[in-house]
Amino acid sequence: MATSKASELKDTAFADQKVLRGTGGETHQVAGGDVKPLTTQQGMPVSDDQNSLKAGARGPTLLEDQHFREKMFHFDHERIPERIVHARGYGAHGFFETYESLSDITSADIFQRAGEKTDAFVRFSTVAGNKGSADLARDVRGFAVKLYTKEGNWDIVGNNIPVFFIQDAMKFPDLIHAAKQEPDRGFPQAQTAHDNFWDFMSLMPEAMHMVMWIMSDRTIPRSLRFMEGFGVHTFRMINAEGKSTYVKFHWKPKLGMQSVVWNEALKLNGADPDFHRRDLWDAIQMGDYPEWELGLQLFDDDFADKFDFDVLDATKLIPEEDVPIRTVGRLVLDRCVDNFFAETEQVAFHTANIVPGIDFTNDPLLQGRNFSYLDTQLKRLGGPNFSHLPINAPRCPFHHFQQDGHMAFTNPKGRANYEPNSWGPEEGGPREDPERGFRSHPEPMEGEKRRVRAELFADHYSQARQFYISQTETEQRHIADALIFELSKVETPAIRARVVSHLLNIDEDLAKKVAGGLRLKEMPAPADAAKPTKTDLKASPKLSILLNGPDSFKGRKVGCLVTDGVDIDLVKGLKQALEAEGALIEFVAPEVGGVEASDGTWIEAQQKVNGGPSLLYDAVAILTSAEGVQTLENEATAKDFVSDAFAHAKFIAYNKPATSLFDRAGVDELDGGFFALTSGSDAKGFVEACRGVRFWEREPKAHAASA
Ligand code: HDD
Repeated sequence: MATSKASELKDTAFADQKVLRGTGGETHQVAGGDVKPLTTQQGMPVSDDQNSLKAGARGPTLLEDQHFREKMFHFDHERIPERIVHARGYGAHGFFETYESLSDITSADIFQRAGEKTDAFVRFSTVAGNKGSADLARDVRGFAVKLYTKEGNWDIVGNNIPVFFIQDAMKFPDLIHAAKQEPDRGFPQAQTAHDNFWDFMSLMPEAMHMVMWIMSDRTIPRSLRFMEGFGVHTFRMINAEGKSTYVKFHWKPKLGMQSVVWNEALKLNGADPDFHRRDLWDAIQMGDYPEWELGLQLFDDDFADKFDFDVLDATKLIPEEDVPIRTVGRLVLDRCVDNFFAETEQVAFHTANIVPGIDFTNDPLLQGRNFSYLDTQLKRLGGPNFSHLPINAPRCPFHHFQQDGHMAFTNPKGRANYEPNSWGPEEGGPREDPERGFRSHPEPMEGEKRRVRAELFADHYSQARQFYISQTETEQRHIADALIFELSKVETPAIRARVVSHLLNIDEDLAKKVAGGLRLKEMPAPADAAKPTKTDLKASPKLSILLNGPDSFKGRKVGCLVTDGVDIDLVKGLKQALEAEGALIEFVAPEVGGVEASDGTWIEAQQKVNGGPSLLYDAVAILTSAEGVQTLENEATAKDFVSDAFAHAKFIAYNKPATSLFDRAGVDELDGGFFALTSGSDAKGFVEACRGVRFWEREPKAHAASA
């Protein structure tokens, strides 16, 4: 029975601005400052946000509770459809700065003056996984850049890989269906290691070049800051005289490239599913602003005609050794978003957002994309006015006659909403600008209306081979391992064999390694090839990550496992050497509160050992004491800290007491990747070695079951 004792019905009068109300109706003083009154969306002040309106303290909730209904209604509608691809992403603001004027090549306003800064927003993403998937999925990374130029928004909607799976947009829905979770079972999430994906790949020879890239460490970057970006397609730059130059866009990370190893990626997805977004957030918050340089590959029609492939084919790249890159500016990310949903989630990129001086080519993938992006935003953002959202709105003046629709909140004033009109210059609204307005390059066209592929698109293996032979031995081993891993998850033996039949057209040795790693009973015949593989293409060292790694350890992080009694000089020496390099140190301890060093100094920890595995770091140090090491020896996660760092070929600094932990962790050979620290000054040598990022010689010994 409902009670209505006066004592149970607490006072719900509107709270004072400096007072908060607890769940029982009690009030709390808020420390310092004015507190804004809580209101409904309509601005009505709210007296009680803890309890719904009831008929008696134990009675039913009343429909009349307008505050509850408004709050719940809004919550129920908080989600919008996630992107069909690139659902998981992370964005940041920054600027693009030109190094020189490119007025001889393009009339694009952004490239007219050296030193010009333009606001930018960048969103990085994974392609296949849902919004809540883990950052270290083996996947292509999206690299979408919005440049708020003075003549409109220019989006370069690229990836961290310079080629694509398919040549014609017609196949995009098939590609994505095959890559995402299988439709009957709803898994696997965020991974290509399943039958549907490899079935499709094995039936699409044009994907083989991209297959080499996605099986390389490009798809498991260590940080979004350490990866390249590419516009992929061939675009045009048009100068004031109307002359067209072909262009390919490249973003080169200032800190060099770096990836993790696959076993590390698998474990990182559990240890920190937000590894990449946390890294970007932390770097920007610390003022260590990520930076890329914009490089252009520029060439004309005559040059394009000399290639053995079509520059309109997005499955091909132009080696930098053939057309060197001209570095024309830098992109700096210096501000995190204020609100993830408003900015990162609602940002809408579109390949067709270009500006005067830039133009498309007839790449059939690009042409299809130019339809898809606008279309998808309509569904995702709920109406045609998403360009009114601050993140999408141009930062230059804009005037047009488009009006109304859902949620239009920048609305023109006045009478004229059509053109031509006779209302005069003041009231008649905007007019075309034949001088500065965008003009398409008047490329001559002729041809029969047909569903065809151009003849020059037919070579599917030569550049796949070129990519493979451009890799270091370590990287080639990783490609073979990745293929074996992925195909081991494929349940249908015929699909495994069909993939190997393509590898035979790329590199026989690779095919043999993969066939051996899968224990195929017999080697399949090479896949039918429309064009034979060219075996005379030269290696392109620029395609390797390891040959284009960092030249310092800047921006990297060392995890230092410490215990009570640690020699403070070693800790200080290591910290100083890392800071001098522009690198970071994080302390990992048995308890997060920290440890007491030999001289009584308190060292605060950033991680407790069971939540701070060595996976989180580029290199590690184990600095302990004769007593302290006993705690570590009996802690499984401390042993994992060592054995994982060892297996992932990391550089390891240590002091003498740590060696008993190494024994317990099964690490019996202290190879050239280990650095004994006996005094603070020893740390310098360790940090210098870390510039090499990993001690790769160790890797084959630590992974006997790999290819
Ligand atoms: Fe796409 C999103 C990059 C081919 C259709 N794409 C999307 C994003 C990136 C790319 C980075 C995420 C943008 C963001 O952060 O919001 N896409 C590429 C690249 C491609 C490519 C580099 C090949 C060179 N895409 C491609 C094709 C089609 C699409 C061929 C369809 C014909 N892409 C879309 C889309 C998405 C998208 C469905 C989903 C969400 C969105 O657009 O805004 O329209």
